[in-house]
Amino acid sequence: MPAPLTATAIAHPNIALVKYWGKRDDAANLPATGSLSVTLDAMRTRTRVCFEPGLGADRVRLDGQEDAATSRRVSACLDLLRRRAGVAHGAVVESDNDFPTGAGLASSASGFAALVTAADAALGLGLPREELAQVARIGSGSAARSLFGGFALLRNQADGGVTVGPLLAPEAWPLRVVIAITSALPKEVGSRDGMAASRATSPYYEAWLHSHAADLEAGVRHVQGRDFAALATVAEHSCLKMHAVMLTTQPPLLYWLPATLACLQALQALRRAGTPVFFTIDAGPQVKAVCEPAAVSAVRAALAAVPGVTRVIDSGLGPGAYRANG
Ligand code: 2P0
Repeated sequence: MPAPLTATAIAHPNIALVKYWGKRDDAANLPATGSLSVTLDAMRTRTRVCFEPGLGADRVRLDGQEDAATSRRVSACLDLLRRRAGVAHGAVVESDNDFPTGAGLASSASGFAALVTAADAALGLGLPREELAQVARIGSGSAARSLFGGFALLRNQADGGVTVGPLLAPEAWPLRVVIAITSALPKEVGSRDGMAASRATSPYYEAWLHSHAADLEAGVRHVQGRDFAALATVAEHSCLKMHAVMLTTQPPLLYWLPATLACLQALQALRRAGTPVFFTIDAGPQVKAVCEPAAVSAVRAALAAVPGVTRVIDSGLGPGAYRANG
């Protein structure tokens, strides 16, 4: 029986606690550093892929819109899977996010994880998650981590490649992530261009790379040991070092808004008062507060009270990408 040529998948975005910023190989999209993340359950990308005989080129619609740059990245991932399957058909790809796209909420991570999961199923390949992660990574480095639920780890290897896999299941340490939205507008400089500019111009880029491996190993240790306070220190330091590199890039990558800083100060005040919470910020103005479950209502209230915060999303840790009906 021929393999079905249509499938749908769902994937959730992930937030890095030890960050990835910079590449060692642009063409292969290989990261200069590893990273450690949590996959979130409160937001999702849903993607349907249909390989059609006779269709020469892929047709890609993201939230109903076509975009040439996104389409090229999608086709690069699909080409790898088509080659594996011995199929030449173009694909119709329809993807939608239930959260703002391109605004520092990791829509490319969930997007490419859902894409490769749906395409793998449509082509009947049945590749293991670890292999799908290597394909998703071509589309977006952070997408490799969204193949996995809970805590995921991407590590550079001595042979020049990377390994990506699960570090800890979501139920093993069910932390919460409270996200303060300060703007739903797409960012002006995307991560890919921003990383290239940082490598070329920031005087702190080498220091960032040098100090990263120790952060990653400490992050792994603290997740395995469920040591919240120690993880908080490493995660905030990694985040602020990444933003120091961004700020010292030319032209500067200033992703923060006044409300972003106000959220950090609100979270620092909460922590001084004894609430277990720490912050992280990606390539955008949103603040993600990681906390223990008992702290969620206090963290929510503190962030919602910050002027300029338009919405607060409370998330648990989610599953890796999976096939869905449709
Ligand atoms: C991360 N970010 O570790 C970091 C923190 C944003 C800030 O990975 O060029 O969309 O497609 O590999 O994965 C966002 O960058 O970049 C990202 P590409 P990606 O989550």
